Amino acid sequence: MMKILNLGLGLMMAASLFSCNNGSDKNKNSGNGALSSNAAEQVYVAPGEHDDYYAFISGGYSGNLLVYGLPSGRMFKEIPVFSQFPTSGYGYSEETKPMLNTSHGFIPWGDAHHPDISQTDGVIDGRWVFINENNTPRIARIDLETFETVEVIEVPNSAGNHSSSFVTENTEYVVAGTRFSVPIPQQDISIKEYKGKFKGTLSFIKVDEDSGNMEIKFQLMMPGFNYDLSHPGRGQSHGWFFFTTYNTEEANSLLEVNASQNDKDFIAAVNWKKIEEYVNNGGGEMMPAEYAHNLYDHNTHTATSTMKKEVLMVNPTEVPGAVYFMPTPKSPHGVDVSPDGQYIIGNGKLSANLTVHSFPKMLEAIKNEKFDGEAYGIPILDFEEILAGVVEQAGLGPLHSEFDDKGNAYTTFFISSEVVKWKLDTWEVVDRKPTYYSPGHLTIPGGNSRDPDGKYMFVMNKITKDRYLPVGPELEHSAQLYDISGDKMELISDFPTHGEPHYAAAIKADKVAPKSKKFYKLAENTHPYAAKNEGETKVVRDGNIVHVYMTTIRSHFSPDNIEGIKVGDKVYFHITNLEQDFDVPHGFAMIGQNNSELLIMPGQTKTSVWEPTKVGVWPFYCTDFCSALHQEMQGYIRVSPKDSDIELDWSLGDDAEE
Ligand code: K7E
Ligand code: CUA
Repeated sequence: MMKILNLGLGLMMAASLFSCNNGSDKNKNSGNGALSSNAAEQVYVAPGEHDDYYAFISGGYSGNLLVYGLPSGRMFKEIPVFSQFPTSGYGYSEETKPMLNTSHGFIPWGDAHHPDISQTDGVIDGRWVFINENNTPRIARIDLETFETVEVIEVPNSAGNHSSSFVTENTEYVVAGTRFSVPIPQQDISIKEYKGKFKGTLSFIKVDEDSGNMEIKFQLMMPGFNYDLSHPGRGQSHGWFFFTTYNTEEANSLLEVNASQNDKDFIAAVNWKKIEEYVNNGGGEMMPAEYAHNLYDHNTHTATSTMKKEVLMVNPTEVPGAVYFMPTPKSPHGVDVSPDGQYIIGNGKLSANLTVHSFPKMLEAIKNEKFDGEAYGIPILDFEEILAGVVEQAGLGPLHSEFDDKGNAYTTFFISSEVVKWKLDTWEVVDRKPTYYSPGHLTIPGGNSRDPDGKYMFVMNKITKDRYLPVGPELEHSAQLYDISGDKMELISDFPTHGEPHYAAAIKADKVAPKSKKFYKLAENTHPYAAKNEGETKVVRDGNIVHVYMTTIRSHFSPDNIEGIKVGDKVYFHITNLEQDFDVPHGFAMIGQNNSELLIMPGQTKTSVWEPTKVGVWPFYCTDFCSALHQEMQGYIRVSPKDSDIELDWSLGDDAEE
């Protein structure tokens, strides 16, 4: 069994986590340095000019992903991912409801954490962004041609999908890891049986090279620790993946004390190439599991949800040489891998020091069997043997590190509210700057790749307080942008983010902007209820189900007068936007509709349901100001009593009775 070293520091350090250094006068940036005209020039993007970088910032408990520009800090789009979004009808329209389907049913909300951009040869390639949902474990893929969510896969045998969704250097895999260990398979047992009975899984999800489609290749059944964060090996360490753990104590209550007992927890080093080979040769066991796989198709403009029934489970002790534990002080949160793949940094959140492990030393220690016991059959590597160095007294409460292109690392310190720059190889601190306040993640474009870009770094903070004009008790979080091109970091701007921005991924704009889609081609629209011209519009009744095949074009709906609808009907509006031009959406809103509006992009078909409950003549209209005659873009529906014999009738442009 694993060894327990209790230095009794846990309680003290845990308590100080709650008393952050924020809002104090010494940290207050009162508008001199950072607001100098020099800094203003650095972030100024003139009207009509474009930013140099896209930043994809997690929306945290909004469940979404936000697109910002750097250096301006302007927000361009909120991409709905795990949450219903009335702005566009995502998760409300019939086509997108399946995106939010899970084995627990329809879940209208999610808690998004870590976006990561796909890579080729260790360099971010701008094809897709992956992002994890923590609460009901899922991973989504966003297509960077359309900036829309196109796939969501649920992760079974998992709870709190936090150590996700980072990719390997050729996007072979995107990973997930369970933060809360649970009985696997789930069963009705006492919570007190946690120790030994609860397990954590690490999931390796294969990404198809061409389509990007995800499929769970295998899960590793790990001890019942909390798996917090992860990062891939790269370059020399490609083929490995590193996951931090906390609660190696396996406590099931009052974790703030009980999970802070061990002096060291672990970073699990997983040789996924070895396990891949093992499963390709028939290793592992299929076990029953229920999880949803949701895919959106850009031709049918429709998502489908498939319920999967089994998953391949691997017991790590049956694959010798595949998994090792690296002892790491103190309840590490982030684990970050240097651009060359040599160093693995453990951000021990209850520690003042940063621990850096050496990948070559790790391989040596494995070869020479320099072990210090084992945990559940998994060898624990000797701490001293694998240690590359320690960044001494860097700050308080390290959470996450990123890297530049000049051999420096940057670490956020939650408790001391600062970002600290230090040198790889010498481990010396070379600069520190306050950040406002209590930072979580930080981002450097390409920061999780072989090729980081050393111009900008931004820090995403947990506490906003006095940074902006007050807006009542609920504040957006704040982010600060630093110029890191010189020896010292220079704070150049401050911008609010939306939701809670756990991590962001950023990329040079020219890798993404040129292939951004302008509209959907009507000729490629294979939606079964599309009307591709006004001649195809119609209203069809089947019992109490009514299908309205409707079109929009500046500035009318076809049809715009419908009669013969009855109370108790279920009316499906299938609306095709006939426009074939950039940036001409039309909207659709129906009075009393117990749903959301729709925003329909050119060439797209979207459907919403209306169940009229009241007799009368009811209007609908376009919600998006699409032309000078937008206010004229409206229509009426006559709703008759259930037993009425008014015939179904629809028209456009026939005025009144002759
Ligand atoms: Cu540190 Cu979810 Cu990556 Cu938030 S996590 S900070
Ligand atoms: Cu169409 Cu306004």
